[in-house]
Amino acid sequence: MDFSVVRPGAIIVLLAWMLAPPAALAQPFFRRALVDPPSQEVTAEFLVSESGGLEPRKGTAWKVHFARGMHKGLYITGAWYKRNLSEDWIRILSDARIAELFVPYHQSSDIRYFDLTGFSFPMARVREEDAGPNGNLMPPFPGDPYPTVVREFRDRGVVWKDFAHGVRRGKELVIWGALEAANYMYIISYSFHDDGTISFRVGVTGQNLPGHRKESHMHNAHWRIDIDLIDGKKNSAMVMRHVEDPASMAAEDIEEPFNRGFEGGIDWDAKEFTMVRIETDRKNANGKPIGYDLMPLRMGSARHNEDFTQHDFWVTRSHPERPLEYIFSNLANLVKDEEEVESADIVLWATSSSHHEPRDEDGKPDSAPKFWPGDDGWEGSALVMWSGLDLRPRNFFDRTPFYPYPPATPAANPNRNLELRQETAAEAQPKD
Ligand SMILES: [Cu+2]
Repeated sequence: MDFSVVRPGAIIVLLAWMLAPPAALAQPFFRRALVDPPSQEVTAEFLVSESGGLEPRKGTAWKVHFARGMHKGLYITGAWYKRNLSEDWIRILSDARIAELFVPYHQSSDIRYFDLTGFSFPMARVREEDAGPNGNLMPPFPGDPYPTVVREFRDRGVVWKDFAHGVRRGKELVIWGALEAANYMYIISYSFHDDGTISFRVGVTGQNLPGHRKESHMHNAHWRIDIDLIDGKKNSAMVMRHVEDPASMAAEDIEEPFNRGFEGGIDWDAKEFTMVRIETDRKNANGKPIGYDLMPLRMGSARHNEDFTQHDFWVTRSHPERPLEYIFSNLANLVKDEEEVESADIVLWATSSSHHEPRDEDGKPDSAPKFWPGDDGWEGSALVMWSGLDLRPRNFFDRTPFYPYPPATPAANPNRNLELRQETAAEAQPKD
């Protein structure tokens, strides 16, 4: 971010650059800059049997492809889910990533960092202590000298509890890595829950900006999620609004096409509990359309001078072949032609913001050795602050997942919960 920052490690790196033969440096440099390594795959199964009972379904599973890339950080290149281990994979995501990390400072209007696209920051090295007791390090990507991604299999607390069947604790498969943005660190995390939910999170930590240690700023994560739900060419963007007039005793929930059915941006309304809903043309066993809700997690809604910050959620048509398709700051141009976003291949864009008002817990000056005139000898690390969103299934299952229902009676259709599979088996196969 600020290249006047010179840490002891940076001096060593700089000396290595100056002293090493050019050919030895050119290869890793160009490999990193021009070609992103291929994706890796992880899978996880979540068994129903831990709840007890005689539930005929065995459990759920995730299969996830992830990669790291220049100006992309850690990103998802495909995600498939099984509602039941005996069913085929169902495609959920074709690509999901942070498209930009935009960091405007409050007083210094000239400090407006585009930390993802404006710099060529690498992924940070991860070690055993990053992985913790429930995690392990994924192998380094080809060309990388060290591992950069942690996989964890975590307990995620209570998922249901009732008087009849006790309690069920949930699990999640988490894939995370950190973008080393000079003095700052962005922890990029994707979590795939046993119930089909996906959590997208970015955590901001590291050292406050030299020269501006105490200046407030915003860390905006601008997410781009190319959802391909079952048949990705037939997904519709909807909006759910909760409308309640305190003068009356009634309320209603309104579902309507996103932006009248066309590309564009909308705002999150705290009183309306705004959700963006993605619906498919497929129905569950109860005849309800299968979908996902984009559930924002927020401390506030960042609005800055830049036009791409004027809305909280955007939906566009997917055009992966267009070179500027992945650039969040290009959103206003992407929506100009107002293509339809009903029964189409659509992309969700959402912003999650961490408002960083520095505090003494971030660190202290006059602690580390000082290397140049004006060096404040800063030591410490701002405690991580998270922002993000969840994608949560809606009517994907036909009843509570992981609930120990009694087995179906002979009169009931034993294949009730397999209807989706029979409809979509051909299209649910992984394509890459
Ligand atoms: Cu900060």
